[in-house]
Amino acid sequence: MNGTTFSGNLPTTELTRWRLKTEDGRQTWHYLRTDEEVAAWPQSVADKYHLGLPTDLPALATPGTPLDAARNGLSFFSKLQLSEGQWACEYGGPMFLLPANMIAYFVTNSEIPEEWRIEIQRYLAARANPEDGGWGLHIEGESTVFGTALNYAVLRIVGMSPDHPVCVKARKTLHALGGALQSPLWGKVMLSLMGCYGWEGVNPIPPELWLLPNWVPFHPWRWWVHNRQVFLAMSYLYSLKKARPVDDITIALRKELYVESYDSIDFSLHRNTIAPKDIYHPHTKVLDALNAILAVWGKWVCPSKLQEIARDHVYKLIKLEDENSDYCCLGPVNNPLNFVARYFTEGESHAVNMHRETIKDFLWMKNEGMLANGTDGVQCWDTSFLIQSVIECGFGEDPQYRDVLIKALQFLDAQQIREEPKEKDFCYRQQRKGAWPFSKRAQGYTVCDTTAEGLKSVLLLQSVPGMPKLISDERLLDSVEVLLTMQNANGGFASYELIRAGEWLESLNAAEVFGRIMVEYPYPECSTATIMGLQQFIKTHPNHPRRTKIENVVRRTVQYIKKAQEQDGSWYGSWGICFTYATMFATEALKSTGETYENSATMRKAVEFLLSKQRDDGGWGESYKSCETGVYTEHRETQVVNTAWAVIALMNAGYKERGPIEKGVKLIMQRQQPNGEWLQEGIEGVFNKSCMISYPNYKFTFTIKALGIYARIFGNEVS
Ligand code: LAN
Repeated sequence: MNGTTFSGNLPTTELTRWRLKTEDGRQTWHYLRTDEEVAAWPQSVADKYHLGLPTDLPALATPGTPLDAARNGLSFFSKLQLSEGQWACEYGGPMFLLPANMIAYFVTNSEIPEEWRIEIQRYLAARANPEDGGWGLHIEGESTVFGTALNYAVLRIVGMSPDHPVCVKARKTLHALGGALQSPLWGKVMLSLMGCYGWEGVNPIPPELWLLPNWVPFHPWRWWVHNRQVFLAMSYLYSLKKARPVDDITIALRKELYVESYDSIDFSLHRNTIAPKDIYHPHTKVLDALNAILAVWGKWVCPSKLQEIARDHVYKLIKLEDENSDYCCLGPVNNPLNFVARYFTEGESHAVNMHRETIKDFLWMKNEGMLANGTDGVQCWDTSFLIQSVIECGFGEDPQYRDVLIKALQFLDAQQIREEPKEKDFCYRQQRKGAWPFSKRAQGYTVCDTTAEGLKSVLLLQSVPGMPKLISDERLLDSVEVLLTMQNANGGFASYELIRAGEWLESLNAAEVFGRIMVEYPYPECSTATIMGLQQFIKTHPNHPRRTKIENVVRRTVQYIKKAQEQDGSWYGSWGICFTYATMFATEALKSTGETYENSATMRKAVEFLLSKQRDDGGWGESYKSCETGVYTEHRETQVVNTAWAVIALMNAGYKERGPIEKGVKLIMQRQQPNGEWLQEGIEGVFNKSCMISYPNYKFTFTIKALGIYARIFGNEVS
């Protein structure tokens, strides 16, 4: 193939032929095969940067002040803005997403382009754990059966020989872990779809649950939306029990993935066989008992007519999820599962083709090869943060940033969700008209903090003199109304929806590898963002009739946040690593209602906590282990992103001692490169306690924000 060369013992494509395209927020990577195409579509700085190619951006004048450093950072980061006004980045980390997507391509007989095959092999080879050649739940995790069995299968699907050293090493580790029989539930399902595991060895995922009346306290409509949508598609597939027809490759995989001979395995005995290394959330006795009952129910009791009715009902919900998200779906697991569900039911169809396309929205190309992102991009989220950072620096009116900001505003204008989902109540959706999604409008899901950060950013920008007013008050109010529907009884805000059931449902958590996946929880991060958005609205619309309501909401939220403080003065972060992340948010919420180091014990405790974790070099560095264990754990190295969060938190708290804050700011400045960029350090984000995910743009947005706030509070100088 054009441009293919060899690097080490694996082929590689020519990185200079890759381009990131953006169309109405949809981001996809393209490989240009001919020289004419290459000439007609030059590689942008952003393309080069994301591919790890030299950007040749010049060294800038050495910054003497924090704001000089912020300007240098912006000079670099603004070159990464895409033509539609947003920022993109690798959003990898989880190691089960490429398998979910590639197995779907495989099962649906979709052609996997040659350039993907090459680059996926490279990525998985680069990301195999150096000691044992396996893969874990996420890129920094130890090898597990889930990670190793599935990624091994991907390598074989995309054409790697079983004799290749990468496969040999991974297989050895997989076998040492007990082989694919030890896979957790999601692994068992994916392997079953491929024809490499027996459906009878999968714990029950009954679609009949969807027929229960809505008042039933464990009805799936009450589950956290990610778990619910994955369960939806899985329950349909489980009920069909279909698999890809067996052929040479699956016969080979049946041999390679197992320690035992495949034909000798009685899968029905292995529903609960899971490698200890894989388990984060062990089964409860209740779950085991329920599984035993449901297994009998599914096999002997449930009338086939009822199964059919349940399947039809679930299929209707699957179709609505597809249509309400333009076939992107909520995320990178339910999209491929819906894809397979539709393929098994309809064969080749419009829907199947649409899924074949939208899988591309999740794929990302980088110097190490091709991976799957955690979402179809970070468009709205990171764009909002960039806007806020520029404003914090006081650069809103600076002509130098005008174009960048106008384009960012245009992006948020285009990506605001403008209508409710089709059959909203039937498919149990939260109100969304006026919301900003995490990624792009088509995906169509509100998250309270993505909406709030979008709202706040638009309000800030549209208040800058001379900035166009693209988003009307009516549309801003729509987003306020969405947020107002999302406060929970305890005052906190969750992620996508209201909390619909209690934590006790976690006793039915069957995913084994994740914690806190069954229901929504209130989060200090999401709660803070929400009230900051709402308060910004009141600042710009002081006489609005919603004022009293908003003030009440804010008061109750702050009470919740205070209650959520840990003994040591920190807050546990569920979406960023970890205590430094949430403490930055929580202190911002408290500050917004007038609490300071001087007048609030809560703030003083927060400051004590932060200061106790500052390192000798002036920075902070938190390991992802904090998220897993709930105990602050030091990273090997000081992290520029944790440092920015901690410094912002101290300034939120109104801590007046310049010393420690200045030391943090100086570390941020020292780590900046001559061209204005910061280099990638440890992974920044997390979900479900156990799975890490990268937020590479945080090293720009939060550092710049920290520099800006510092200059405003302490003056634009460091000693
Ligand atoms: C995200 C990414 C963004 C994140 C924030 C907005 C930062 C957060 O404050 C609220 C929750 C949210 C929207 C979030 C939820 C879970 C996601 C979608 C992810 C961490 C990105 C990937 C993850 C998703 C669940 C991955 C697929 C895995 C499953 C268990 C289905």
